[in-house]
Formats: sequence, structure tokens, C-alpha cells
Amino acid sequence: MHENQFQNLSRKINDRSARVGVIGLGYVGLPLALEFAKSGYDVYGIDLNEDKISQLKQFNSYISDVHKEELVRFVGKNFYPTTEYSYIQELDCISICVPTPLTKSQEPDMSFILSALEQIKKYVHPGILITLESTTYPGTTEEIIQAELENEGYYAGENYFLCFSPERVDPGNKKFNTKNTPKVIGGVTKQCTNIGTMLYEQIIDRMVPVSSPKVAEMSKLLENTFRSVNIAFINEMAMLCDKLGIDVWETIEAASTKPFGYMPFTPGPGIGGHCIPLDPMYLAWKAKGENFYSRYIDLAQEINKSMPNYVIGKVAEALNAHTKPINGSKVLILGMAYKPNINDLRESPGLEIYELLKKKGAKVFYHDPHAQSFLDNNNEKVNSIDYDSESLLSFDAVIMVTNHSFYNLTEVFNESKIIIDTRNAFKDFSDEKIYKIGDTLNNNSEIVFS
Ligand code: SAJ
Repeated sequence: MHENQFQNLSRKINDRSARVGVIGLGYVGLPLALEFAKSGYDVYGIDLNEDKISQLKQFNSYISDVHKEELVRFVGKNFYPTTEYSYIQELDCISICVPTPLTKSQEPDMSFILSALEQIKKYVHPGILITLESTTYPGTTEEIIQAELENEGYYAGENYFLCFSPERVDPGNKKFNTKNTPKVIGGVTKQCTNIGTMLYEQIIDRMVPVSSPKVAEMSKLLENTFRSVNIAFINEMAMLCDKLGIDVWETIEAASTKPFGYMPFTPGPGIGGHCIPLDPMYLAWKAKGENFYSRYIDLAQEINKSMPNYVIGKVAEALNAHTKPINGSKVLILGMAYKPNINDLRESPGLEIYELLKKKGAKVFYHDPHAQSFLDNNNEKVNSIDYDSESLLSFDAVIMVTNHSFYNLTEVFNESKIIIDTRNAFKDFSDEKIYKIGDTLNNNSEIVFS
């Protein structure tokens, strides 16, 4: 790296004259862009979705953690949403925050990174700092981005800077946000790490520099695979406790009193979201390429994906105890988002439970205060019902899939005939009409033989 390029960019980072770009304005990129804008940089937010860009220009936020007043404060002032990648030719730093989903065969879908890279190749220039934030398998930064840019005459650490810095955005988390969550960063060279750290520490309270992009890529996958494996473990314990007639929730509460050496996770209807169901599969895929088969990762995925079926079994048990088949019963799902108090439906287990119930002939409805509709497997729009206590009685069973704080649990309890509780939301209620996962068929309920 020519010293003057390093010195030049350092100066611009420190005097706020550096022009920053964020590619991908989703739940990661938009908050990141706004943190740079808050810090006084001119920020270009690049996203191919024209609707997102026009929403932002009208100060409308599509991310629940980003509020209108922030957009009013920065959009058009020093935050410029655009669909134009050509701005990159004038930018000093760009952060890539595009999705890294899975293909149907559970393999990494790198198409978003690759198309962003195609655009970057057109407009890259000497001295630019490029940081990849999208969660991906170890090696992506060097094997894809560094390699592709070398073909264009760009050599990381010589005439531009290249880092990986994983996002740690937790949607809906009121305590931790982009600014106060420690952020790992690894550059291709020491200088890359230093300049990347210098940029991000202008907006992030604590940066954690590591020795390479691979360590940074792997740290993110370690974090989320840890969660997937532990959630799968407690889901398996829930199914075991169900068999043993032991209340797993009470068991977890008891185990959680251990002040060391134990970390509580809770069973649920399965795992959803943009991270936990996907990230471990990136690691498993990379491992397979090295002829290494991580049984932990695959087993965790299998157990977590089996939970919707387990919930259906619990619904069948509960209805059966009231001499009702699933077929023809009217069932209401409460909470469709993948976790409480957010509107994100991605990979939500509630969607799978909805489809399984429909397949078994139930008349299925859902309510979610944050998610008004979704497209079912036939690509038909399904709308949240406007439930009220009177109509709750019209359902043969109510399933608490995601316990948004919106729900008045006393009302739901009083007005429901049968409740299948996948979150122990009704722990303060005891009644034979409550059937919770991780416990045997309600101990006091009897099989009513007609
Ligand atoms: N879940 C359980 N039992 C648990 C914890 C979660 O069933 O004990 C389920 C949730 O209901 C959800 C899924 O797993 O459907 C994922 O839950 P999550 O709490 O991991 O939430 P996410 O997907 O939003 O994960 C994010 C991640 N953040 C990033 O990747 C940057 C994750 O690393 C965080 O640890 C997590 O938030 C968090 O701690 O909230």
C-alpha cells in the first residue's frame, strides 16, 4: 500500500471528509448507513430495490428499528439513498451488507454478493476501502472478492484495502444496537485491518481487530452455530421430557439457578429468522468441501426443523383428548413472526405449522399484530384476522406460536377452548385446556372415550 493512500484515507476518515457507501439497505445496511451519517460523513446508501429508495426519500422506514425522525434528519442532508452503483467511483469506503440466503438445497446462495461485486468492479478505484459484512463461509472475502479484484489489477493491501466485519444486528433488541455492539474486523493485511478499524471505530463503541478475514468470518458462524446447536439440544430435551412426563420448562428454570457452567435456552416451535437457520449451513457447506462432515450442525438443523411437526403432534393430541380430529377443526395461530415483538416472517416456524395444519384438513387462521399478511406455499395471500375475545371461542384450538407482548394472556386463556402453548407463555395459568410442548399430555386431562 502506498503510504500516501493510507495516510490520505486516514486523514479523510478522521476529518469526516471521507465519502462512505453502504451497499444493501436492509436491517443491517440501513442502520449502519445512519450511524455513519450521524457521525458526520456523507453517506451513499445503494440498493437495487427502487421501492426501498423511494420509501427512504419520503422518510418512510421499512425497518422496525429505524424511525422516521432519523430519516427526516439525514435523508437528503448527508445520507443519499440511491440505486446508482456509479457513485462508488467517488466513494472512499464501501460496506457490503447484502443478503446471503440458502438455495433450496440448503447451500450458500452467493448471488447477491456476486452481483454487488460485478458492480464494484466497474467503479472500484485506487485507495478505496471495501468491507464485506454479509454473513458467509470462511474464505469468501479472499477467495471471491480479493481474487476477482486482482483480475482487475487491484491488489488488497497494495492499491486498495479489503476487510471482513460481520454484522451483529439483533432485530428488536432494545438494549443492543449497531453502535454499542462490539464489532469484529479482519483485514487481508495489517494495514487493511488498521484502516478498517479506524473507520468503524468512528461509529462503533468497541472494535475487535483480528488477524484475518477468515477469523472474522468464522467468529460469526461460531456465534450462530453455537445458538443453533444449543436450541436444538433444548428442543430435543423438550421432546424427551414430554415422553418422560416431566415439565421441561420447570426443569430449565431449576437448572438455570446454577450460577456457573449453564446457559439457558428455551424450546420452541422451531427456529426462524435471517441468521440461525441459515448461518450454520454456510459452515457445514465449507466443511464438506474439506471432506469434514459436521454432524453437530446437520443434527441441529434436523432437530430444529422437526419442531413444527412435533407441535402438530401436540395439536392432534389436544384435539383428540376432546374427541376432535385435526381434519375439519378450526384452529388459530397466535404470532406468526419468528420471535416476539418484531414483524419478520423469514423462515418463521409458524409458516410451516400453518401449512402442515392445512394439509391435515384444518381450517387454519392466524393473527399477528406486527405481520399483517404472508404468501402461503401456493403463493396466495393470507391475512392476519382481526381477532377479538368473542371470536376466540369460535376456534377449536388456539396455538401460541410467538408470544408477542401485545397478547392479553388472561383474555386468551379465558376465551379459548384449547390452548397449545409452544413458548410456555401461559406458565402462570394452570388448567387442563393448556397443552404445552415439553410436557406430557396435560396430566389431569383424560382421554374422553366417546
Ligand atoms: N429460539 C429458540 N430458543 C432459544 C432462542 C431462540 O427457540 O432459546 C428461536 C427463536 O424463537 C427464533 C430463532 O430461534 O425463532 C432465532 O432466535 P435468535 O434469538 O437467535 O434471534 P435472531 O435470529 O434474531 O438472532 C440474532 C442473531 N444476531 C446476529 O446474527 C447478528 C444472533 O447472533 C443473536 O445471538 C440473537 O439475535 C440474539 O441473541 O437475540
